[in-house]
Amino acid sequence: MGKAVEVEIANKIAVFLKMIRTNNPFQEEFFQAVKEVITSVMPFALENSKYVKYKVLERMVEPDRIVIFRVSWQDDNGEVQVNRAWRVQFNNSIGPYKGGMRFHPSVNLSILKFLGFEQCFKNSLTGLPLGGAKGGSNFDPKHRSDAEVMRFCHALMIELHRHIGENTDVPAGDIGVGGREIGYMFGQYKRIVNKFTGTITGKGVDFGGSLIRKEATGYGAVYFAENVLNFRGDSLKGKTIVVSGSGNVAIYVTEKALNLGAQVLTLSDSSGYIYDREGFNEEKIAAVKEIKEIKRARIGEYVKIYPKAEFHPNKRPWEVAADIAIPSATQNELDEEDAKKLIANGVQLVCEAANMPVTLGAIELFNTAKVIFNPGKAANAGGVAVSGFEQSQNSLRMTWSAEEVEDRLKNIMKDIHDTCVKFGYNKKKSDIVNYVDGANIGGFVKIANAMTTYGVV
Ligand code: NDP
Ligand code: 2IT
Repeated sequence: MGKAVEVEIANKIAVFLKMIRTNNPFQEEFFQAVKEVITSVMPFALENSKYVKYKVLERMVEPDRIVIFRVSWQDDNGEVQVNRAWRVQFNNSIGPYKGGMRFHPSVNLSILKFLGFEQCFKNSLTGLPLGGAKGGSNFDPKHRSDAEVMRFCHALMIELHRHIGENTDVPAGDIGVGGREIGYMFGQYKRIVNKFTGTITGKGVDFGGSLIRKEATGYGAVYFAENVLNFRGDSLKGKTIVVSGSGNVAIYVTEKALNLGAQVLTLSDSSGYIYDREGFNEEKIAAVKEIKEIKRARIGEYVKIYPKAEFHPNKRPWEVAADIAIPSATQNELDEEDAKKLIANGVQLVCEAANMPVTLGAIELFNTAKVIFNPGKAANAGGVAVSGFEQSQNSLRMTWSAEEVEDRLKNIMKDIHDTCVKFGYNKKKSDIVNYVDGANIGGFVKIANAMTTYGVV
């Protein structure tokens, strides 16, 4: 690429990002997600006049629609509580809207727009017919009783039900939304519409849920990392890994890593991290599940059971030396300072199991240090892929075995890896694959082609 072309592309990116800033004030997370995608996709899009003529990029950053609503409910003391909820239906060009619901006090429109935007590319990468959406509420399920969570979920669904449907929009879980919340939401949905359909995924396996859905995001991320290492003639066997989080994703990352011969040394939550230098074995993972999933307690409880392990309050695990880092908690949880520590300690691979856990500055440091970096939209797509399988099983009125679902999951993660290599491996530019470019361009193509085929919509 000549210098003049490079300058032209840089100018186009700058103008585009200025437009994003102006049109979306105070939406930092959304801006960050768009900046990452546009930097990869702009050079590719400019080479294809139909994408330019039809203003595909300009249309893709504008959600199809956003629903915002009040959720009023009564707590256990009879006091009225008021929360805000959203559903961001981003793009349904290649299939019905699909994406999780997040319940966390930090939830706002910027966060849900970044998640919905990334979901479009992730869902496209799976190869399944899934559009992109995200939703959630600033409701905090922590310290709430089951009855309070139930009343909140039921109240939320009174409004949400009119915007979703098995061929329209299919929500699932995310931070703060697990089996309990999905059960309450699906139960209320079914009651209101008087139909039993696959409109929500992540359901219990007794009532239409898919085997392996709970495990899928974590398992898929580890399969992705294994593909990345295999591509370089290496494998997970014998590697040490630092993991953050101790929720749905982190737990099953740890389980599959152990299964493939690697050793996870850390887990965390918003109160700090635990460091077990012997690694988490099956018994220890069961203890973490008991603490976080059953007791809904803090991760520090772990050192009461395993006193040789350390608890580091209010700290993040990136100061612990390891071959691989798999951030699995939340956005922007690994910044430049953390990246410097990981690089100094010889990290080889950073694989995002959470959505956008690594800041743009930290990604740049990893690129400069030739540390391989895998973006969440590729590495964590296993969760939504198995949600897609749940939709298929619901439509077929069939149940696939755990082996069948896991085989399909493994194949999809391999295909996503190959797509990243196809669009992100330029041997003239670098001897390592640029997984960010690969995932962004690989996800873009199908959606862009569909949008140009539909005309101006
Ligand atoms: P969970 O609610 O099960 O667990 C979230 C974990 O992250 C908890 O350990 C939580 O700690 C921690 N965490 C959440 N917010 C913060 C914060 N602001 N600061 C520090 N720690 C925090 O969620 P999941 O495991 O489902 O989701 C984790 C990540 O994976 C998210 O980025 C999500 O978007 C992404 N993801 C999830 C998928 C899924 O299928 N569930 C699919 C693809 C991606 P604490 O308990 O203290 O709050
Ligand atoms: O970020 C994600 O991909 C999810 N939270 C899962 C979405 C889904 O529909 O299963």
